[in-house]
Amino acid sequence: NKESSSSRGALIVLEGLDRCGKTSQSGRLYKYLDDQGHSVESWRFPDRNTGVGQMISSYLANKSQLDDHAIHLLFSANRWEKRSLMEEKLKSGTTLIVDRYSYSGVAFSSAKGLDIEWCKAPEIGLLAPDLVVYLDISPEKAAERGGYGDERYEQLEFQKKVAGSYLSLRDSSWKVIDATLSIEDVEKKLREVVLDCMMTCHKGKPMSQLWP
Ligand code: 2DT
Repeated sequence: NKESSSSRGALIVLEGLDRCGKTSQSGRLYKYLDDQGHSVESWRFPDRNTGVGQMISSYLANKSQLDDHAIHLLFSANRWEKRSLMEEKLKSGTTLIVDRYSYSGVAFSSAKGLDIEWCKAPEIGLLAPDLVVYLDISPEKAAERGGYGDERYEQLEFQKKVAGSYLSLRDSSWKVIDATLSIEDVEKKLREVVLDCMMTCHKGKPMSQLWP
């Protein structure tokens, strides 16, 4: 049928500690792909524009308190409320560059001490990324970059725990890029893995769901 014969977009996820350069790299990647004429959008989680996103935003700004399990489920709900749109975009051929996804959800909540399997459960059935890129930087180096804001989680001790959680989530399919390289070198490596992934999706790699 028409849907399976036309090519789909790729779901590309960028993960990493705060200050690893994720947000600037996703912006640069977006611009590059867009300039090349690809159909591409730049997304991020949490998406603070939805009702759930506003609750998350207020929690992160320390303007509200929530039980660790409750906020975990809100982060997950925030992805669920975008799931159908995400699927629609991918099927219609748009590549999505997503700044944080379920891995942030699991890494940050399990860093607080929540059980990792419990953390993964609400993510089951969300779309699985075609590519996860981890921008690798030590918590100490990230902290040296400065610019931690006043949001919850933006502290060295906590980031160390998050780094540990990411390490246990990582699998061999992740592309790990040294985030301490120059902006241009990181960008170059990122483009390579992303273009390669877009090609496999274009050639008909099926979409799948978490957790594969
Ligand atoms: P930004 O600084 O990237 O806006 O992220 N977080 C994020 C979670 O705890 N769970 C999640 O599911 C997601 C997507 C990471 C805001 C903070 O929210 C954390 C940093």
